[in-house]
Amino acid sequence: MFCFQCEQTKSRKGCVTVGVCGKTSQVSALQDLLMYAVQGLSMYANRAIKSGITMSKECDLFIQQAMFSTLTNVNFDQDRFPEYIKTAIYHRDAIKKIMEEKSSQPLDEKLKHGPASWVPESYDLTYLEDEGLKVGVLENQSIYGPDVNGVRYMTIYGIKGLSAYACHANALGEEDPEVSTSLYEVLDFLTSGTEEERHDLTTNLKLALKVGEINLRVMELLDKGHRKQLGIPSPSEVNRAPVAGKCILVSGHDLMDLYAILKQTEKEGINVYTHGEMLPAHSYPILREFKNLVGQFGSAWQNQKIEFGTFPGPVVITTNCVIEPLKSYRDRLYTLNETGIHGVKHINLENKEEMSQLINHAKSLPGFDDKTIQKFDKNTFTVGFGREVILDNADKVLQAVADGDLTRIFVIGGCDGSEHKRNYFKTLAHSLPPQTLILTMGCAKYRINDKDYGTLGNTGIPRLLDLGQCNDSYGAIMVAQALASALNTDINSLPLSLSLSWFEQKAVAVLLSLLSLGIKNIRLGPVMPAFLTPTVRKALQDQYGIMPVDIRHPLEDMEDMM
Ligand code: FSO
Ligand code: SF4
Repeated sequence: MFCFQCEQTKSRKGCVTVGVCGKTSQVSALQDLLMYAVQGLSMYANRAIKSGITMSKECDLFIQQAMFSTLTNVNFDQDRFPEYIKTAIYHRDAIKKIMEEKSSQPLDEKLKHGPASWVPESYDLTYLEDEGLKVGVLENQSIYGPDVNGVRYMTIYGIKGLSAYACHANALGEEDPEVSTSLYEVLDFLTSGTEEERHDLTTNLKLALKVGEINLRVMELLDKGHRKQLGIPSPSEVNRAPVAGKCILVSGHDLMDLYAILKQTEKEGINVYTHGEMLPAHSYPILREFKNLVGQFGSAWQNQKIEFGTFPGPVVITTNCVIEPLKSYRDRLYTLNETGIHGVKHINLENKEEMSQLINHAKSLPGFDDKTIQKFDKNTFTVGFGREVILDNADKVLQAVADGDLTRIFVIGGCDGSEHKRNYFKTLAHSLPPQTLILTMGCAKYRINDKDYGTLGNTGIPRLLDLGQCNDSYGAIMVAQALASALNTDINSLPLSLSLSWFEQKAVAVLLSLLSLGIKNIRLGPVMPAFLTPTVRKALQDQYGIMPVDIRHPLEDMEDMM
């Protein structure tokens, strides 16, 4: 295996025998093969669309789900991949048939080779694993060389991230066929662009930025979907101490899954808690109406082994991040959607029997008792500073700028992770002077939301504003654009600094979106992506001013940004 798609990759180079995340070499090969099959499907889909054939919604959604299943910390279950691969081949061949029926022209020569023509001999795991080993990162590197290959993989990882966001948007009832059309186009280009184009660094960098542009549209859909289904987020105090009673813990990003669980459990006397990226659920009015949504249990994804182990009820993982569970809670864990762990129950909430199984499991477990709940701190989290709240207070923010009470806005957000070096972001946030505002989003918030930062001057606005999930990064962009227009300037001229904590491919998609908007001087950490070679990093630094955080010297970085 060779995988370098996430920040925690081994020795900052690549995971080669087993993933730091726990991904086996078998799953890694199966995911590479799925990617290859999806490329073959995209080659046909792109040509079919260009010849006036409309893709089915099923195919559009499938490709996004397939890509999502290959993200870091999503699906570790080898048995799920043959089905994904089979479905990719099914859709590819269905499109091929329609194209052949519609036109008497012979098929494009490029469709006769590579992923467009690959026919699996069987769906046996050993065979698929062997095939997957032929189409991984290193095989591509021998064709394109490390610089171009790295940028091609940045494009692929961006597509994986945007596919995950598109799946979240779909769960909220939002989709745009244009997104799928662009996705097929980019994936097709990676395989069948001209030889010269495919080997050209500049062309590949442009393609990566195109992924960023598509992702902006996806994030807009997500933003719309959340608001349409669940209302406008507003500030809310969230209990961190549990209450006595039977319970279910819900983690991941899909708020509609949480809604379904709340609805089915509200009359069953079961309390529901959020974990990780579910925390912003408490800011949505429709979810807050449920009396059985009682609080947040635990923190960011990397602490799940400790936190899930002590939770006295079932734990439901809606989406990333999930990691191989400990024995202590393995039989209490449920996965949904694209997430999967080999041997762990995978259920569909729309299936009444499976939902009842979950509810009965919660009833059969002890839940919290009066004695245990005494041990918890009575602290709260404050969430829900969505873009609307900030923009409604824009006049106060602008006044604070005019009065000198606000000298700089910092965006410190993104992903969290287990490495100690991520405390860089904590030190940075904790050290910022009172005349600063901090916008955060994503699970990175847990590094910095342990402190009361007070309010900004006499505006009454808290200095730390939690905009929500990483899915809500769009809100931060909206806020920056609105402030720039109110001050009659552009985003790069605002007193704004971005210090982003990245971990997996959703963060790659968001970063590409920011670059596609021309946003400059982003600091990225805790370390730079292993897939970007020094040459490419230099090109990005020259063009966009993108730079690594100085992991050992957060205070120097702060001075520099101030
Ligand atoms: Fe975090 Fe995980 Fe939301 Fe990521 S839970 S790390 S960027 O998958 O998705 O912020
Ligand atoms: Fe390694 Fe990250 Fe790939 Fe897992 S996802 S195998 S940790 S690079």
